[in-house]
Amino acid sequence: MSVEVERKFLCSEDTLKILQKIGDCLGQRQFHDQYFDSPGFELTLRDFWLRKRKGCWELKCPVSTVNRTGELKEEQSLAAKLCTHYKEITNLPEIQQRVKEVIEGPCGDPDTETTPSQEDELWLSKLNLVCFAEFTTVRRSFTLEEGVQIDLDQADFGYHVGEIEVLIPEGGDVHSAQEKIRDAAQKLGLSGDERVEGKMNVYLKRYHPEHYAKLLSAHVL
Ligand code: V4E
Repeated sequence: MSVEVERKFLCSEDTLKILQKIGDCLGQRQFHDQYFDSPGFELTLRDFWLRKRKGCWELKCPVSTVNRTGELKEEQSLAAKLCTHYKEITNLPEIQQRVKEVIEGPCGDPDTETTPSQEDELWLSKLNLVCFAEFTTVRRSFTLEEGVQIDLDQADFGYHVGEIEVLIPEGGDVHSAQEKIRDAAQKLGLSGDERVEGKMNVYLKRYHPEHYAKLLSAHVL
């Protein structure tokens, strides 16, 4: 399991020129994403994001912001404020177990037990999960230095966004990943000090404003 630390940015012509000059191009690919939740949004309102991309399942889970002494961290550096970090689960039985716990609680209904061999449609319908968002992205990827990836995304609903991403193992040093991202942003000449919206923010605001409003009220977006 890994933790994805990332910062989104709006890519200007100038940023693209710098990236093409100092980055190594990893190529371009296209993928279609489908996101799933219950009709009451029990996953996304808790900041869990269940996705199918190119036939593979992925669950992005929030990482606790409680520190080792059990206190909530109140002070955040600018580097931290501009970044998000999520734990990524890609193993289907683990995803099914985690989703079931989030929706039903730890002592959920044994009737909804899932097994790895079940067809997609069966475990989804047993947990009452439906697709609430789907879109296609064309992504150009670059590396700036070992472990720092830059993705330039163009979604089919007309939104362009860049992201600087560092993957660390679970329990790894989030702070140093955020510092690497800050250094990469400086190299790219990014000066903004506000978080930039991701594809999902823009998609939901445009196509599902009620869902979007609920996520805003729950401070998820
Ligand atoms: C975590 C999350 C969502 C799931 C999609 O995450 P994102 O990284 O935006 O998508 P993508 O296509 O870049 O995935 P990758 O290829 O990197 O795995 S949708 C909303 N969130 C939460 C969230 C947030 N609160 N704020 C920001 C700026 N982004 C995402």
